[in-house]
Amino acid sequence: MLVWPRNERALLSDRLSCCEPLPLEYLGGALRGDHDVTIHDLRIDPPLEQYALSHEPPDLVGVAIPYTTSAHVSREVSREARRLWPNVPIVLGGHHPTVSAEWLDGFAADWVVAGEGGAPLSHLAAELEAGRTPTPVLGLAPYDARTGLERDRRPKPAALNNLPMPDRSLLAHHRQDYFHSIYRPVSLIRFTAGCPYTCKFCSLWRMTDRRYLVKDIDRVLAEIADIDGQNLYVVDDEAFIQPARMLELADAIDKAGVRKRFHMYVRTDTALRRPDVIVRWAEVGLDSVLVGAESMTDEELSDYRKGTDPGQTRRALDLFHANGVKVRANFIVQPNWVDEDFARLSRTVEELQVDMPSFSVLTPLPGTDLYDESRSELISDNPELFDCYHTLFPTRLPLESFYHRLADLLAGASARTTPGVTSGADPSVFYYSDDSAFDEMLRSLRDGADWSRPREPERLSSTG
Ligand code: B12
Ligand code: SF4
Repeated sequence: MLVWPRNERALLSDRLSCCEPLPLEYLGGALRGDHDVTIHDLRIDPPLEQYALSHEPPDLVGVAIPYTTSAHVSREVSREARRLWPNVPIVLGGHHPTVSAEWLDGFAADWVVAGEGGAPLSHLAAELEAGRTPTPVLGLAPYDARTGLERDRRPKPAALNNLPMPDRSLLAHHRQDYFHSIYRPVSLIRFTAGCPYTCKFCSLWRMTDRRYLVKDIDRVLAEIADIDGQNLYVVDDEAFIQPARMLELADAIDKAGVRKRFHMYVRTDTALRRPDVIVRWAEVGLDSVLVGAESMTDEELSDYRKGTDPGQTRRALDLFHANGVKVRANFIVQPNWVDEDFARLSRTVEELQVDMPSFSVLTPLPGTDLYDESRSELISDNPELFDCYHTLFPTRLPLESFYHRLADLLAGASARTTPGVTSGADPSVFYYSDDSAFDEMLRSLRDGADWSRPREPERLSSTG
């Protein structure tokens, strides 16, 4: 049984975005044929206690820790699984344990997986089934000795083509429940992994040592064909790095008669370098892009090692809009901002006509250069704060004022009447389409100062 946690305190709540747990479908694909797999999505499925009343205990429980911010909720899930099924082995895995050994204390667990989980999990399941004590392999360590998972030993997704297809049948019964922003229902799909750029706040390039890994066109088409729905959220770190391949893929999609709506991540400079690729993708279904605009000042962009400039952001937005492609642009809010900085960003969003603006507080996510250089300056050890809506750095404004300005920024952006190409017929603005959930998010944001006082002081694991 593979369990995806539910985080009731998440600001980006399940009512604002709830996507299929693609990582678990990949694991299901790796185990397919050899083991019976159940994915239990606690955002939709009943609590484990209720499930246990009418089901036999599983032989192995896998608990996902998808984000640093889910460390606490995943820890509770592991403890609940141990309480219900005391003799069943438990394995942890996900993005958080892949990039960090911190905040992993106190789980009820026997094994930890870091990196691509298919191979280590298959090994673990086979050994347990054969009644042997599993030996640690690359990416798999006993929970009590998780120091074995240092960064250089974590398996990288070396060859995406060799990964088994995700087993989407495992969540067929929830297909209509998953949505993201204006895409409802939505399916997640991955064409590539990794990124050759080196943004200071990003962990993704470090996970593949800056290598860019691609799936063959045929494999991508096979994965698309496996999906019934119309809306595809492509979770590549940067989908358009190889323009010739992307043109080939667009042609193949066209030739195969595939008619889908794609939401994809792209850098502004990548798009501008080959506008023809964007034009072609708009023809075959590119509906919206997510661009990391981050800032409209050269100074901040250079601090982030983003490698783009504000002029590129403007020109790229024009390119997308000219081709009817909606833009979700993310901007970084700096903890040291004062009122004028927030006002400046509000004006920028208005002026650029960003269809779906989003804002992240500069967050030192584990596994980033920013984290490594600022670890000792952080104002809290609470993993919940690593959600890009809270500050871990000291603010120049009083904390309360900082969070109020941030909430005002979101509220103002969502209240705009003429956002980019979505104006008129389709006024939905990113994930703010559920008004009451959005209001709740704003209320929690205004309470942000409370969050920054650690609720559960805890020592960091010495293995970090
Ligand atoms: C899609 C996505 C989302 C989607 C939804 C994801 C979902 N399914 O619910 C949305 C938009 C909702 C989202 C939200 C957030 N996200 Co997000 N998201 C992603 C993204 C782009 C892709 C995730 C994915 O599907 N990857 C593909 C799969 C196949 O890869 P994988 O996770 O590596 O899985 C493998 C291994 O980890 C392992 N594994 C995974 N789980 C398990 C479990 C077990 C038991 C085992 C053994 C192994 C195992 O095996 C898997 C298969 O090989 C990633 C970036 C990335 N490249 O991963 C960011 C990412 C995960 N998100 C991130 C963040 C910060 C967030 C937010 C906290 C912030 C925000 N404001 O957006 C929120 C949290 C929301 C919440 N409610 O808690 C960060 C996490 C960093 C961190 N240290 O926490 C990432 C890495 C992006 C980044 N900027 O660095 N996200
Ligand atoms: S933020 Fe985007 S462009 Fe920068 S390193 Fe990460 S994936 Fe690459």
